[in-house]
Order: sequence, then structure tokens, then C-alpha cells
Amino acid sequence: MKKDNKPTSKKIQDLEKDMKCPIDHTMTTNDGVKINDDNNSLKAGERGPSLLEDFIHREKMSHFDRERIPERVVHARGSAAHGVFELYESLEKYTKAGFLTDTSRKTPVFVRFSTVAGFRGSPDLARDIRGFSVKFYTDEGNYDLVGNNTPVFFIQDGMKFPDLVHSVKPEPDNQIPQAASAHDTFYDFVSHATETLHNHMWAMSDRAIPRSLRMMEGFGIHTFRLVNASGKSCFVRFHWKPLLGIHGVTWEEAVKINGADSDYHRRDLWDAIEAGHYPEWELGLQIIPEEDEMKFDFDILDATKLIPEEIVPVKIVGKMTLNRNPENFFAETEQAAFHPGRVVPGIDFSDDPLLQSRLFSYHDTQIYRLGGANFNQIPINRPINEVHNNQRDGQFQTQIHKGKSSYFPNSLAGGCPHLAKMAEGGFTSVPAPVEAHKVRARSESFSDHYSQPALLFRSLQPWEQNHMVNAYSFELGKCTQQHIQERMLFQINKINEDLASKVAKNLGLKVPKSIDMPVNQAIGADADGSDQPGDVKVYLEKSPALSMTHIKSDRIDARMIAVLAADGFYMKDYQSIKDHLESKNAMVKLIAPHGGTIKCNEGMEHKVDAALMTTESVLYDALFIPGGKSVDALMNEAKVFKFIDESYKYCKAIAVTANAEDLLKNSQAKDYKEDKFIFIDGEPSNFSSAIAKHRNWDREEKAKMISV
Ligand code: HDE
Repeated sequence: MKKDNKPTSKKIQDLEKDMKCPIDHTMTTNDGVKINDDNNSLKAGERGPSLLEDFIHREKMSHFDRERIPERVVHARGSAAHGVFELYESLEKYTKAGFLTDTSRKTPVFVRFSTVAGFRGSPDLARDIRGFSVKFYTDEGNYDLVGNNTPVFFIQDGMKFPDLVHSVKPEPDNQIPQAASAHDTFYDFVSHATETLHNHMWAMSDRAIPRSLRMMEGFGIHTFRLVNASGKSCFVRFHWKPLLGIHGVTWEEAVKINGADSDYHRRDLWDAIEAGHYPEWELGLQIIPEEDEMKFDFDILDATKLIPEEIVPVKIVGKMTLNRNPENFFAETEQAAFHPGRVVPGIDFSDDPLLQSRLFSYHDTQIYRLGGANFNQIPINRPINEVHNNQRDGQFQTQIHKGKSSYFPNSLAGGCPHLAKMAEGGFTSVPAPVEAHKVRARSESFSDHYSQPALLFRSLQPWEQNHMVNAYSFELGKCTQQHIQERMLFQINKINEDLASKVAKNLGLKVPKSIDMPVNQAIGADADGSDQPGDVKVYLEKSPALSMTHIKSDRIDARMIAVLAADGFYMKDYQSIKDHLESKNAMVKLIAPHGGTIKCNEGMEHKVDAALMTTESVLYDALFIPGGKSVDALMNEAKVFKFIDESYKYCKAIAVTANAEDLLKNSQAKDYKEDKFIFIDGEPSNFSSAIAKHRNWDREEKAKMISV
């Protein structure tokens, strides 16, 4: 296989062994027989009948008939990329994992982002939690950090996972709605299972409708363990911090984006990497000494609780860069198998019951989804170090194991493969003491379901809170059963009365004082319990790290900037903005009333990136309109005003020069002169700083009456 100039790694080199390229090759059957007609089946006479002996036709058709494999039961819709992880400082004090102790290593990674509920072809901008799965191909074997973009999960015990997923997926009778939580079954479940309320609130935040996969935080969620070379262990929670900041769109935009480009996130990630504007995240650890396990106001084994960063700071330890798109979606992204149980020496599990349940599910589902127990041999899944053991045979075995011995101990193979001594890196589980009775129960320390969603709501900026009111109102407004809406209002009211009353007003309902909840339906209640457990406790007034504003970034890598122009636009104005934005890695797109080319005032032809009729303003982060004769033509285009009005309504940065201001005057953006994100003949650097801040949310209230 010919090498390309793309970034490489030990894993890419490993994958190259299996890459195929048709250039300069003759077409053959799967048995290598050359084919000289791929257009016609074999027939008795030109008009048939077709002959069964046509092995070329049969082979082609029966392979096609089996092209689909089962999609992931959750996280079916995903997009992935290759990259590299680099460590800033050795963490040998805490762990013996090579990729966390050796700062000279560049550990290859493969990262898959996903939505949870939608099917494989569902739109990207669904309101949903995003999966954030990272496979580290370390020298000591594969380590998978399979996280989400929210710091907590919906449930505490894996026993409830099938129920949770059944409730959020399309309803079983009619398979409606696709990739949406806004329906009765989900809220029927959530309002009963109060442990879900915290992550549900995260799902109601703008984090659940990200602007880009490149602009999301990632969280390992569960408490794991790190173990150092002397066997000492500590607890840890993993965080990914995006260097582009955390940004979302509004629900109204999301609905439009899904219509204009249902692959919006997939395309954004792909295009950014193709353009060389590689997305980056820093890895952060919250480290908790073993002896501090019980010192918190919540249980660190409870995956519905976060550890506020103000209580245990996040230590930044390294950086991950995604620098290469997959060569083949099916071979890599679809066949990639991530599993939280895939750990390397130096990392171990905690007793979190949700995590323990996952340790079974992922491997189990992958054996089914990928057609058998040998799925680890699929190129994207195999480690970069060698694999030797006595597991044999099975479907799709691709390796040829030599010799007579397939058991241990043996003498016929000289005792090989031999065991690794501890000093050679053999995996040993932390010998944590256990003394307990077998019980089917939930720990009392898991019973506080309201304090952390209340902390989250208190910690948000007013605009984030407003978006949340809208999200709850929309989602519950889509429920058809009043008793479900009321049960939700009752639960929200326990978290925050102001939030509940605003949502109730939008629903045209009252917050009920009590609800009828049979004891055996309330998951968190004691066996003889009367009500859902826990009142709101305030152990921290606010956690600023929970707001999306907590990561500041001045970067605009691969932000999409729309330039509206027609024949006669001022070249100098265009060039100076374009040069500045491109120097900051933004993508500047020329949009005109028609495709092909347009002429600037200096007589040069410029290639149009998109005709107005083929694109939509919601696909861009900011708008620039240079002045010139072009303005007369733009004045007659209804879509130009849609661009301006929508950009204004959705609080984006807008820049115009010279007479292009007339377009603003004629738009619905009446207050443009007072707006700090609108620039008339302004400095390009002010425009780019505004784009980096993402949106002028202060404008939102003023702009809400704009109709687009
Ligand atoms: Fe998953 N989850 N999950 N999940 N999950 C799967 O594994 C499961 C949970 C997450 O990009 C499945 O190979 C159970 C938490 C991601 O390929 C399945 C429980 C978190 C992905 C499964 C959880 C996640 C999955 C489906 C509760 C965040 C996509 C296909 C005990 C920390 C991985 C597959 C990818 C995928 C089970 C809870 C994240 C069915 C039983 C908590 C990012 O095995």
C-alpha cells in the first residue's frame, strides 16, 4: 500500500497492513479469479433466462445481501477519528500505566463520538447526551476510556439500563419518535426513577445540543482506580477539556440544522481534520486518596453524582489531538469496539455498581454485533503489541496458531506462552478487602437525588437557565399524558421551584403538591417507603465549573464564516477579513446568488463556495458582508435577509463594510448599532474575538421576536 502524507502512528502503521487500494489492480472475485464483465449476469441467450451457475453474480449478490451488521443498541450514530495522546508530566506517583508515566510516548488513539438514542442514520443535532469513547493503543495493550459529554449518568445500577433505554428509544408500537427524548415513555420512566433527574438536567442544558463535537467536554463518569508500581491505589475521575471551549446551539437552530445538514457534526469533525485544524482536548484527573473515600456528602461510587471541581480540583496531565480521518467508515468507525473493562496495568475498577454492570455488557454486545468471539482481531480493535494466549478457533479466526499446545501449563511448548511476572507488567487486581452479605439492594448513601441537580441549576448563567426552562417546556410539552407531565413537574419542583413554576406556566399546568406514586414504582424508595428519597442539601452554593462558560478560549479553528457577496464586492474589505480569519484557522465560505464564480470590484473572478439556494445561515458561525456594487444585487435576494435575521436572532457575530450596512438597516436587526458583536467597518481582530466567544447571549431577549 502506497504511503500518504497524513499524520501517522504505530497504530496507523499497523492498520496499513490491511489497507486496500484498487489503483492499478485488476478486478477479481473473492477467490482471486479475474473478472472481465461486471455489468451483465450469465444468461441463456441475451434475453435470458439467467443461469444459476453464474458464480460471479451469485458471489456479488450474496455478499451484498450481508453488508449490514446489527447497529449498536445504544450510541448507534457515531463519527470517529485517529489521533495521539501526549503526557505533560509523569504520574508515576499514582499509576504504573506506561502512557501515564512516560512523557516521551506518543500514544495512538481512536476516538468515537456518538449520540445515544438515535439510529445509525439519525440526525446529529438531536437533544441527547454524546458518547466520547477513546481507545488508547498503549505499548502494554489497549485501554478504553468510554465516557460521555456529561459528568454523571442517568442511573445508579446497571439493572435499570435496559429500562432506561427502552423508555428513550422510539416507542415500541409505532417506532416514533426517532432520536428524541421528548415523548411519554421517557418521561414516564424519568419521573418515576428520580435518580435520573440529575443527568436529565444535563440533557436539558445546551451541552446536549453541541455546536461541534470538537467543543464538548468528556467525562469517564465513574470513579476508577489508579495503581502505582508499589501497588498503592487511589481513586480517580477522568475529564477531557476541549481547547476550543464548550459551546452549544439553541434548540430552534438545532431543528433547522438537522433539516439543512443532518450530518452537521460528522462533517464538521471531518472537515476540520482534513483542513489540518486538529481538535484538541486536555486530559484532567480528579485524584482522591483511598482514605478520603467516605469523606464526601455523596458516595463517590454513585455515577449520578459528580465531584465538584471546587472540592477536588482537576489536574491537567496531557493532551489528545485528533489528526487523521478514518480511511473507511465501516472498517474503522462501525467496527470499533469500546469497552470500559479494557484496562491496562496501573488502572483498575471501583465498586460502582453501574460500572460493574458495564463490564459485562460491552463485551457481550460486541460478540453479538461483530459476529463472534474473535472481534478483537479486526484491525481497528487489535492492540499494537503482540497477543498470545490459548484461546482458539471460533468464527472469523484470522490467525494461524502453530504447534500442538493450546493449554497451560504445558511442556510441549516449553510452558509458553509463559506468564508475566509482576515486574514484567502482569495485570493484578487491587486486593481491596470485601466482607459482606449477598443482598439485592441499593446503598442508603445513593439516596440523595435532588441536591446535585439543584447545584447544577444554581451554578448556571442566566442564559443557560433560560435555555433550560425552554428545553424542559419543549420536552414535556411533547408528552401527551397529563399525569406524566404533572409527575415531572412535581419532581422538578423538588429541585428548583422557580424552574418548575416557569415550566408549568409554559405547559398551562399547575405544579402538583403531591402525586400518586405506588411504592413499588419508586425506584429510590425503601421497600415500605412513602415517597422518593432525599431533600435538597446545599454543601456547595455554586460550582462555576458546571457552567459552559468555565473554559475560555480565543480559538476559532474551523469555525464556518459565511461571506455574502455578488458581482462588484469590495475586494480589499473581503481580502483583509478573509486573510485574518484564515490566519486563525477559520473556514471562510463565499456565498452568492448563484454558483460558479463572481467578480469583485477589481475585476477578478472568485469561485463561489455555495449558491444561496443550496445553503442555510444556521450552518455558519458568523456572517460577513463586504460593501460594493454587490449590495444592490443582494438587496433583491430574500435569502440574504434570512441570513441576516437568523444570524442576529441566534446571537452571532456580524460584520459589514461600507454600504453593506444598508442591508442591516433593511433587516429585522433593528438594534444593530448598539450590539457589541456587530461590526461596521470594524477591525477584523474584533470580529474574530467575538466569533471565539461564540454568541452574544445578551442579545437573545431583544432578538426573540424576530420571525425567521
Ligand atoms: Fe454504554 N453501552 N452502557 N454507557 N456506552 C454501549 O456497547 C451500557 C454507560 C457509552 O462508541 C454498548 O459496544 C450499560 C455509561 C458509550 O462504540 C452497550 C450501561 C456511559 C458507548 C452499553 C451503560 C456509557 C456505549 C452499545 C449501564 C458513560 C458507545 C454498543 C450499566 C460513562 C461506544 C457497545 C462506541 C455503548 C451498555 C452506561 C457510554 C450496550 C449496560 C455510564 C460512549 O454495551
